[in-house]
Amino acid sequence: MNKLPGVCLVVSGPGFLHALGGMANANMNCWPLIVIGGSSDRNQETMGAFQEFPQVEAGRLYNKLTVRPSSLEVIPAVVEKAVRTSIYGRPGSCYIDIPGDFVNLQVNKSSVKYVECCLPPPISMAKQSAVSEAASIIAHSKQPLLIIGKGAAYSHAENNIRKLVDLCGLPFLPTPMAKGVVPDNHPNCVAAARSTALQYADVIILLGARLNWILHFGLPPRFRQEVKVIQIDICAEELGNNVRPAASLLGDINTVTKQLLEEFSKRPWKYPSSSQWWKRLREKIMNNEEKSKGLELQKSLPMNYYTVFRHIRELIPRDCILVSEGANTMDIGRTMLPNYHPRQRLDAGTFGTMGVGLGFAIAAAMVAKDRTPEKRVICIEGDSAFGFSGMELETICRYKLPILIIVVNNNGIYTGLDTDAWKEMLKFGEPATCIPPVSLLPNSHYEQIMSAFGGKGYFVKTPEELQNALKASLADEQTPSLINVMIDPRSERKKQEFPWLTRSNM
Ligand SMILES: Cc1ncc(C[n+]2csc(CCOP(=O)(O)OP(=O)(O)O)c2C)c(N)n1
Ligand SMILES: [Mg+2]
Repeated sequence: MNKLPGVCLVVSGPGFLHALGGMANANMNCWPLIVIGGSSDRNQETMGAFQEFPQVEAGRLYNKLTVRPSSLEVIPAVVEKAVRTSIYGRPGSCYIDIPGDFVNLQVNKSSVKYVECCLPPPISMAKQSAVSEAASIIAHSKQPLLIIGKGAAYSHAENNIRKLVDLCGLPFLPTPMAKGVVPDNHPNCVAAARSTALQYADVIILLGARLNWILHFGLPPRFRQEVKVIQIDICAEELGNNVRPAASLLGDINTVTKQLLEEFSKRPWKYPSSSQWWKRLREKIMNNEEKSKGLELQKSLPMNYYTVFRHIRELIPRDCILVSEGANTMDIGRTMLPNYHPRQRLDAGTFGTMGVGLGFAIAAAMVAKDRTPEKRVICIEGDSAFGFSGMELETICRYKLPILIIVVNNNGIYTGLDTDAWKEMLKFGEPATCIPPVSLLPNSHYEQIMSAFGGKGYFVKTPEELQNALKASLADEQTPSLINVMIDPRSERKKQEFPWLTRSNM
């Protein structure tokens, strides 16, 4: 499998500044990226050159490597180093700064130092003693839990992780972008009992997942004080972050999983499915699923989030690539829409960045077009999230990418106002001072932006309209479409067990 960075070219000053968000987003998510930025001529530095900005200094905070080649001759060596840095160890973003005057400079070809592209990333393995120790801790666990992170997806560890889950009978939980590494409908998936699984597990095996905010730092009250963490990561510095691990396994996730499998083939062990822990998890799963069912089946109009996602789930292909962003839209969508394949879910990620959705959808559709044209890209956006980069609809139409965008429109961020409440608010004065900043214009016709560029737009309010729009969009494999689904602006997530930690249940 080829691990290559994405490459992005930007203009100087504001172009570079706008790209910083993308660099930070890639870096936080541990994705390999090379950004090449133009910058003002070196002999105009400090003079107030066109779009002059301290780009190299600014790049440092957001990248694994930031570099300006000292001469034309060393550009190949610098590019090789940037590519290598972006894919070796924990992947990340690298920035190469090219001053404007380099563009017209000439050098003798013979003086250029050509460098071959780096070798593929070396595959690291954990120390055998750490593998045995981990296996022994797992075998003595009473309430084990395997957490699969997106590092596992990146390392293409799906086959070995699935074998480990089946061989050892372990309950598992994927982090948002690890959904599908083992399919969400695997009987050992305990995503629907997430809080219980985290809170009561006595041994947690972290496979390429960080104990950051998404996993509540691995700390009480969301975890047991005495939980034993077996941490498996490609990045040595990550080991021991926030919680001191009971065992640290440094290495490539796929390889270390294989090492664990070999260890368990020497000393077979399977966690009994008749255990109290499984009983408790299964009861919780049933309970939570019943609660969602109740909401999914509500018949009242406007629809709530759960009804909308139920119809989407019933009609979209199982192998589609799902892109998602928003607050409630993303959080509820994650629990309602199963993933059956690895690396087919992209969302706001570790950095929680709004505005990434359409760009991700375009990138995914370009890759799908070449490699898996049968896979559709479906991008599910909150109305606010859509607003961050909605104009990318033009790119989607220009490139003729048959992406289906669904805007779950509640007139705002988390919740919004309906037309009556909006009018009431306006009685108090100017919209800029009276309307809460988290409310957006009620009933905005986002689908018209899609039609403006030649794609198909649907404005839907009822389950039947939604079903028809979904069927028509999916049947058309040539044209981009946008379904703007109006939902109840007061619709919310079902009650959480930790209501004081609302944004943390990802
Ligand atoms: C770049 C950026 N700006 C602002 C935010 C803060 N933020 C988090 S979610 C969100 C939008 C949520 O609203 P919407 O997309 O409509 O989803 P909903 O909850 O209404 O379903 C915003 C603005 C962010 N995460 N990223
Ligand atoms: Mg919204």
